Amino acid sequence: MAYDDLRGFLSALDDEGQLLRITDEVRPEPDLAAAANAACRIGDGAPALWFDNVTGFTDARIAMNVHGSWPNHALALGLPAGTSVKDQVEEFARRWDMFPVPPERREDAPWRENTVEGADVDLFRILPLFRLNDGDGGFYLDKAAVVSRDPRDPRHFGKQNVGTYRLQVTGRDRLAIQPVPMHDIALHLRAAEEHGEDLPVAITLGNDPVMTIVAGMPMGYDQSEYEMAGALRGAPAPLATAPLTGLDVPWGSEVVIEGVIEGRRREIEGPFGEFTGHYSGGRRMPVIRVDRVSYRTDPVFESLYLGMPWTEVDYLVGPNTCVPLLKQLRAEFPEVQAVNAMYTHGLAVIISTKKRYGGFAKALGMRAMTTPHGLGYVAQVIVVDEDIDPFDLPQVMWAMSAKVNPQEDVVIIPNLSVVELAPAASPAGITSKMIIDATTPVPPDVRGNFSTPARDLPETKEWIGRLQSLLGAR
Ligand SMILES: Cc1cc2nc3c(=O)[nH]c(=O)nc-3n(C[C@H](O)[C@H](O)[C@H](O)COP(=O)(O)O)c2cc1C
Ligand SMILES: [Mn+2]
Repeated sequence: MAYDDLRGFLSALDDEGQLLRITDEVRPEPDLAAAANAACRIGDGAPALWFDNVTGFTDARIAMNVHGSWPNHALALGLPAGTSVKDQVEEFARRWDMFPVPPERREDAPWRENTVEGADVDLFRILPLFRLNDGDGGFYLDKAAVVSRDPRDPRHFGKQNVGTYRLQVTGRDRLAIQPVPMHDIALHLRAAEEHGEDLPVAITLGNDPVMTIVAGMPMGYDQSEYEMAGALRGAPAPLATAPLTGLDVPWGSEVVIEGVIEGRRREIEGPFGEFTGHYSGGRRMPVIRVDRVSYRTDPVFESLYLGMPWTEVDYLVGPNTCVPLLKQLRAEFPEVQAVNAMYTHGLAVIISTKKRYGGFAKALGMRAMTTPHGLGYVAQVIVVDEDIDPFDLPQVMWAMSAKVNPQEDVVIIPNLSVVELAPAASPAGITSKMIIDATTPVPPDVRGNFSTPARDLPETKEWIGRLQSLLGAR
């Protein structure tokens, strides 16, 4: 089932019992964020939250925690709500192989219903803004897709980028944006600024659930997020042309904000509670002038709570970070079995692999650090044998405890790049990185005493079945 817009997905969540409507009047602060924060703390099957009775707003419709549980993430991919995490990651990887699926052009985008331009633009009138964490420096759009083109190659569809980058609303028609230097929009902005130009952008809010997943997905620079959305949806992504900038934007978005990142200009942005479980401070960031806003009548405002993990963002970027790393590593090393990059957007990663020869696992760890995502993340890599499921943390901890000889199996590389937000980096943006080789040494690496592993008994499989049917018959 492919959803063409957020509304269609919200009604599907409703049908599945995965949307909770809060009908009592609530305060914009701190209730909206606290409720979304609480949704991440009540266990595994948390619903999306819907608010339409918020003090001080006449017409607000707010959706939060839309991707904030494994059932919701499964439903976003059109899978049954009960699909296990492992099966969701595997299905995600299988659909990746359909890439690229060309998009479909549609007219009459619903966001054409209302338009404001120039001096009439007032984001505060259109969006029911509220703060998330109590130390945040302002109002944020933290679940938008930002579209931009490569100014050096503007007609290249694949180099047109769709990414989620936090946006602080700093005025009626002004935003600040945080482009991490490793991310694609930072390359676009750098190219524009080298020519003394502004960078046109379209910011789409309230997107269909797969569009949100691909916007936070670390693919290759010239790979189109729209063509990946088509692969993941199993149907072409419906696109329309943004009227002012001509950028390709999702047909079904609730709101489309167009303008430019002003070249060579920086202003203080932040602080903001981040996915690392820490605030970023206030820092000088690029700024956006908004020239036109198009929006559906009665737009749904979608926001995401993040802070101390796990929160919605961890579900949202879990599979979409594992699978690109798996595919990028496997392209050169078919021995790789599975990748778990679900911790803090892949600052720590667990890889299971067959070994080609002694030393192979350490080489693989270094390669993970040089994938597109690895340049800004992948600060710790644990490599385990092919028979360890990297999503099964007790198994991983067994490998760590039984297979690692720290002096020889822990490799530390100093002064590598990482996102500035990584709290342990020093200075910000620079970190050492570590590989823990928790695989069994293979020749010519002959260290340790691993020649006589204890294995499950051959009859155990049969007994699992017997025990299960006996338990079932009770
Ligand atoms: C909710 C959310 C907020 C994010 N905020 C930022 C941000 O402020 N800056 C940034 O560079 N990346 C941010 N990201 C991460 C990027 O979207 C993600 O790493 C993506 O893969 C980058 O894609 P790109 O390589 O196309 O730029 C955020 C992701 C999510 C899901
Ligand atoms: Mn990209």
